[in-house]
Amino acid sequence: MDPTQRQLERSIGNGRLFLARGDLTRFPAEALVNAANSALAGGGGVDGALHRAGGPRIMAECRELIARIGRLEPGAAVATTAGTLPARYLIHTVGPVYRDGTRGEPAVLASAYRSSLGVAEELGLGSVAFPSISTGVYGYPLEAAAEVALPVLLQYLAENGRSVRRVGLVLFSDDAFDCYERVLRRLEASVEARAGD
Ligand code: AR6
Repeated sequence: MDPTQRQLERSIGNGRLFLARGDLTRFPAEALVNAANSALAGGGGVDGALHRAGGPRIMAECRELIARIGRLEPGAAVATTAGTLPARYLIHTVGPVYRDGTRGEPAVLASAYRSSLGVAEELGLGSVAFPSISTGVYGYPLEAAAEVALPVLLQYLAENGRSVRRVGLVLFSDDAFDCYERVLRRLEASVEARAGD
């Protein structure tokens, strides 16, 4: 489907936050983020889709990286080129495997988003599109994941002097889009309520 069919945007500071319903492999941004595993070995979900769409060059770069760094810890991020994807870079990050939410999962998930933005910043990129990290194979409940992801992105955009001006999530299902939209509206309402105090 057209990746821009359902899209919502907000101005935050000097930048824009977006939520889009669609396929990340077809989404135009300077960097796409991959929900990878620590071995950067490829897999199912969005990782498999990005490698299939981007071609074998990406996996060759992943192997070189792993030969150098051993493994990518959960919460960390590294970049490769994006092969034939509609982006300049693919930023690989590893979210937490969700167990019960009390094993540090929120902090690792927040770190995956923050580290990816840090890598984009180092590369001087202007736009980054994320999938909903950890909410597939890794089992993170969608709403709880949105409650971690969105504040990280909102806070990043609210900080001055950042290179990434356009950041958001490409959600693969209507349910995921609805869930992130609901959480975003709730966060906005609570900010407004605090401002009115
Ligand atoms: N575009 C956007 N989102 C997608 C797409 C797509 N083309 N395909 C799936 N999603 P997952 P994880 C959504 O499982 O939970 C891999 O095997 C999907 O609906 O891709 O972080 C890796 O190698 C879900 O909401 O990533 C790791 O081993 C979200 O992407 C492991 O899975 C994330 O689901 C990582 O698991």
